Order: sequence, then structure tokens, then C-alpha cells
Amino acid sequence: MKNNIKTRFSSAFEEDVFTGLTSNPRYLLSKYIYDKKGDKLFQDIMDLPEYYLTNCEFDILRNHTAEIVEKFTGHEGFDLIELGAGDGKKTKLLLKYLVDQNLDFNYLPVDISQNALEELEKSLKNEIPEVPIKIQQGTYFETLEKLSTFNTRKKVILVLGSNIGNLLHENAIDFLKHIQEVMSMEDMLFIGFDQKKHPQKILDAYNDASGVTEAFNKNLLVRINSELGGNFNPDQFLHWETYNPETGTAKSFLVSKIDQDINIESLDLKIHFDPWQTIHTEISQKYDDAVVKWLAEKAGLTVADCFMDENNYYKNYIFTK
Ligand code: AVJ
Repeated sequence: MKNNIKTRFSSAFEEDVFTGLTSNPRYLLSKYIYDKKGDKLFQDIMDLPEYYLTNCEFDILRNHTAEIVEKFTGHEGFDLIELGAGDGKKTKLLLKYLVDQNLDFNYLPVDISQNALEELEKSLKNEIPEVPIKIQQGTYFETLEKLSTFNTRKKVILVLGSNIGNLLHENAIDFLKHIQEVMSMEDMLFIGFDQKKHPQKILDAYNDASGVTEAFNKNLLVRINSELGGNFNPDQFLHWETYNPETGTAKSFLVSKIDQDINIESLDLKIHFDPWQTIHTEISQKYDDAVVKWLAEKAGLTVADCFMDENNYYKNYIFTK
């Protein structure tokens, strides 16, 4: 039986899709949204008027640059390590300031995608060529571990975009613990947490009028079709967003509009959808100070500082050991 399961799948994607679609209730993991198309759709999301997160964090970094950078600097300079850099639009604000102030630092963006890193390096070479960039291809924790064995100077770890929001609290604590383990006493984590706010504002951010978020969510089906030989018709699924103001959890679903049979060739899997049967696809957790403090402390970290936008929609915290 074990052997059977082992040979059945030729990738983690295959195995995770199989597990998710044969579970009850059904789910797919949001990390698989991000193929080339998904990356592009997320870039488009960041430009949406409804997706306030990006602008809020941009405002925080712009309005508090000096204050923030003052916390970063160490006596022997510092390494600025960014986990999941994306296109670096927000980080460039900080980098520009660091360069202008002639500060002694290296910028080490970490990403699993070599392609994304090379794009970022290219755009930085154009826009702020003075930035000492050393791209780090790999998983977050392998790279962090590697960096902390070879480096002794102060590490400032950046996690922007409320990326932690895709994790259930338990997994968020594990994520923070992993970071905590590679931090020395002078190191810090600068991390964004989207805040609880009017529920409608949150629902709108994840259900934009132009349908970009819908396409982003449905990219899971598109990807299963193209990579695993699936026959999903994305039009026969509804993009549905919910927000629970008590727990702060925004949850995305794909809901079958009709009675339908789906076949996924490389999984040798046939599944049936009743009308209104669901696939859960993503969580985007919203926080308040008390929950952030609780997460930090569970991971062995302390909240040392906090910066916010004028509406208190979004906050960037500094965690130390
Ligand atoms: C990249 C996880 C921060 O949850 O807000 C955007 C992803 N999903 N719109 C988020 C996302 C739908 C985003 N994060």
C-alpha cells in the first residue's frame, strides 16, 4: 500500500492535489496558485484599487523610512535578508534610502525561483545600481541556515506583504520559530501583518470588481488542467470569498455551480461535484496587536516596535529575540 502511494505520484504537486481533492471537505493549497501565470496575476492584484495591502505597506515604508532604518543599522553594518521578494517595489524604497545614507549593508533576496531573482537583480541594476545585491536561490529556511553559519554580522530579516497570512496560526508559529532559531540577539525580523478592519473592506480586497482575484483563484484549476491533464471548466466554478470578523480569517473557495464530473488524467482520478460543492483554496488571516504578540511569544520572539499607516489598516512589526 505504502509503495503504491509512493509510486503513484511523480511530484509534490500531484500528491497534494490528490490529497486535497479526495479529502472531505475538498481543498487545494494556495502555494500552487503561483506558476508563471499566477505570479503575473498576483502582480496585477497588487495594482488593484481594492487591494489596499500593498499601498498601506508602501505608505508605512515611505512615511517612516528614517525611523525604520535607524533600527536596522548595526555597528558593523548589516545583511538585509528578504524572504519572498517579489518585484521588490516596496523594498526599493528602503534600498534607495540605505544607499543615499551610504550605509554598510548587503541585500540578500531569497526566493525559490531563480527567474524571479534574476528579474529583481536586473531591475535593481537599472534603478539603484549602487545596491550590493547577492541573490539567494533556495527555500527560506535552508537559505537562512546557510546564511547564519557563514555570517556573523547583524541580520535584518524582511517578510513583507502579510505573506504570513496564508498560514494557519499553528503554521505561522512554526514559521516564526524557524526564523527565531537562526537569529542572534542583535538580529531582527521586520514583518507585515494585515489588520482586522471593516469586513466589507476585506471582502472587496479579495473579490475585486475586475475579476483579477477570481482568475488568480481559478488559476489552480487552470494549472491542474495544463500540468496534470485535468478537464476543469473554470467557468463552472464560482469564486467565493468569506470573512469571519471574530477569527479574522478571510477564506477563499471555488464553488461548483453545477452537477459535474472531473477527470484528472495523470492522477488517474475521477471526482464528482454536486451543485454548490466546494473547494477551499486560500486563507488570508487578519490580525490585531494581541494576536501578533501571542504569535511572536509562542515563537520565542518579542514585539520590539510597530509602524502603521494612517488608517491602521496594516502594520509592520519589529520582532527581536
Ligand atoms: C500574498 C498571501 C499576502 O493573502 O493577501 C491576494 C495573496 N490572495 N489576493 C493575500 C492573495 C488573493 C496575498 N498574500
